[in-house]
Amino acid sequence: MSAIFLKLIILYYPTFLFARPLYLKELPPELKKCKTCHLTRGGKGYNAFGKDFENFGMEKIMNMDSDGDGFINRIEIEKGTNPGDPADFPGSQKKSGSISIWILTFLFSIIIITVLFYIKKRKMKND
Ligand SMILES: [Ca+2]
Repeated sequence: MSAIFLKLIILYYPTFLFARPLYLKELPPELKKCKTCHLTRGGKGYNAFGKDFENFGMEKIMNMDSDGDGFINRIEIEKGTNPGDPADFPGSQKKSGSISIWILTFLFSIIIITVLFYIKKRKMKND
């Protein structure tokens, strides 16, 4: 009994260790995130693509349009848009990896703060 339990632990240990499902290797890097298949970042509930993926597997859903945005899953995966989000499709403004807008906002804020700092410093020097 304990030998079987030990084998099960050894067999499934990598999944627990990395806490990332092994099926993620089927997705391109830009779609290896929770919201590709789930409704939330925490991995709660499945979106339309996640449900199809779970029910039919990756190969069978490649020619389906899971989220109904007019683009089949294969095209969305190739273009890097979310096949489970109807607002994200090739040519849409919403990008799956839209972190760049946050980086630009952060850099712009740093520039503004630096300029204000030098203006204040210069003003104090003149007084
Ligand atoms: Ca989509």
